Amino acid sequence: MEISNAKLAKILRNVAAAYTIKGAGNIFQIRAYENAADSIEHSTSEIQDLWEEERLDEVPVLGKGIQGYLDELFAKGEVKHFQEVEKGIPEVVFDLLDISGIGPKTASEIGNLGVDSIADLKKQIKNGQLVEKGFSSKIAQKIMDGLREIENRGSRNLLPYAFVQAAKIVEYLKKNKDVINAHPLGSLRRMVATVGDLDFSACSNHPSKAVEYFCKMPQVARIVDQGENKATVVLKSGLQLDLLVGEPDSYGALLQHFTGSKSHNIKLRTPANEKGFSLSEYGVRKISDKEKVISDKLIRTETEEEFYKLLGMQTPPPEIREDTGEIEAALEHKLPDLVNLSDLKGDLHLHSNYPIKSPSHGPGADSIEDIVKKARKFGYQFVGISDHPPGFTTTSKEEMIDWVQKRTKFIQSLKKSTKSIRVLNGLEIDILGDGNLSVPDEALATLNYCIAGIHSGHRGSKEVITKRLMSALENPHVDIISHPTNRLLNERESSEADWEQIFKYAAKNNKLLEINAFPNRLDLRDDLVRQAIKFGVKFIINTDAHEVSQMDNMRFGVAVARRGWAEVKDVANSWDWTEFSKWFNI
Ligand code: DGT
Ligand code: CA
Ligand code: CA
Repeated sequence: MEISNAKLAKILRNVAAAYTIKGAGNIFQIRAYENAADSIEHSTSEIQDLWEEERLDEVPVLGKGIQGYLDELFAKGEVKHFQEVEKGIPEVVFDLLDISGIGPKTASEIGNLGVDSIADLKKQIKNGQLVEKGFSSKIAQKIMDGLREIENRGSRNLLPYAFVQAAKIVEYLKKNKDVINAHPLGSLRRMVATVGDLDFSACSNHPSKAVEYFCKMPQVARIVDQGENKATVVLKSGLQLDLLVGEPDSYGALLQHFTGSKSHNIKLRTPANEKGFSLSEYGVRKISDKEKVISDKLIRTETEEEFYKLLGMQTPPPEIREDTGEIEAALEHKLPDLVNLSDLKGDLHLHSNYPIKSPSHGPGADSIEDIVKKARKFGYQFVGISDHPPGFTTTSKEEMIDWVQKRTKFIQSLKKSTKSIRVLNGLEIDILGDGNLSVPDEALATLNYCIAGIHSGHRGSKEVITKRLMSALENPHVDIISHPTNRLLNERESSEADWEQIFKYAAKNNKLLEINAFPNRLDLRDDLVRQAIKFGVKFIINTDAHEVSQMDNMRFGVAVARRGWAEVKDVANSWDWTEFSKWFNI
């Protein structure tokens, strides 16, 4: 039986919910299941593959107990313990948990009100039955919104997951003697936040042999289509792959065509036709007029650079090939010099396991020392620790100040032993419902920097969200707004806000907007980055890592910045320490 990561995460979440509903198990057990589900969902490898290779212990935050249950699940298809924990809870309760905003308690309440399916729930909300039975009308409305979101939700793959799968496939392709070269293309090469199917090209003198080899890949579940020079297959994990094979003398044209985007390719036909060329995945041909192909001979474009040069233009970086002005800029030889991963000199949004009594949100898994070690490995010049502070409602002002002071002392003590890299002392604090911050100013004043973000009430109106963001920006201690739109890919839409007002204020007052590189965030979005740059906004690309391995996600944040046409001048953590520290007044 094949169990995808998404399905596995759902199985574990169900167990956590069952514990909660029954009041069995303690908070640590429940958290362990939820954390394991999070980790699996964000894993770039198929957990079942890892299990087959006896590498389950490499999955972060997966305890021995849960590893044992997964072993049972993959081997037998079921887990006795899970069945016992879930016994007596109707199936519909677990389905309800997929609706954003519905937790175990509400799901169980709905189950007890005689709702027996999601369809039935919709019906009972629409005809008012559920509210008549005493259910909150406000929550019923929230559920309807959540249901609509599920219906609109596509099943696209998160970029980092697609990225890792694609690397493995390219590696497989390159092993074949008939394959001279292979590349991942399509939306993946353009680094779009979510990827539909995965596209590949192969360069070969024997296309049909390369196609045959591709279709024989061990993970293939089904061959949808197999031709002389192309194929479409579906893998056991559900991923769909397209392959196009081209011969060496026209491989550049193939790379270009299959990278897309479709709208970029369509727009490109105009300058091509003006120069008397016709474009296709097979190459470039000379035409006498706009319709008729006079020569059947391909014009050699072995590389993409030769292809674009033939059209009299620069080669646009794949990330910006979306027909949003890049063709015009390339024709004028005025493409931007986009920021690169190698320009990055630090990461300021990192969560550690620094001791905390009642954290407001999930703490990190690794120590500050380990984070610093990893940052040094990247060759960073600076690194910032931005833990969540203690819970606002359960901590007095004095306790909060005391905790911040102790942590500051600890980080200062570390600085002495970490000479080659600057360790900065920050926090990621909540922007509360009324726009106030979850940590008093006295405590914020002692930090090197402060990140503020919205962590609840994302569905607020445009006015409310704008007001909350603005009031955080207006606090002199706040330097950065984290994940500004609060979208969660495949799960939650971006909050609405008056971005123009926010961009103007941020640009004028030297506030940075974060480009959060966490796989299901990639927030600020690429289109808003592009817009913000026009207002003079500066950004910081952060990973928001909750364990050191997630610090590797920086490249995906850089991809968002590049898709937004950002250059070094726009990204604060690509500046040298001198310039960076001046901005932060450190
Ligand atoms: P996706 O798969 O939804 O994430 O997005 P893409 O961009 O990977 O789209 P896909 O897989 O349908 O096609 C891959 C590339 O092939 C696309 O970016 C451009 C090229 N392409 C596909 N269909 C057409 C077309 O009808 N006309 C042209 N000119 N190019 C196309
Ligand atoms: Ca694709
Ligand atoms: Ca495709």
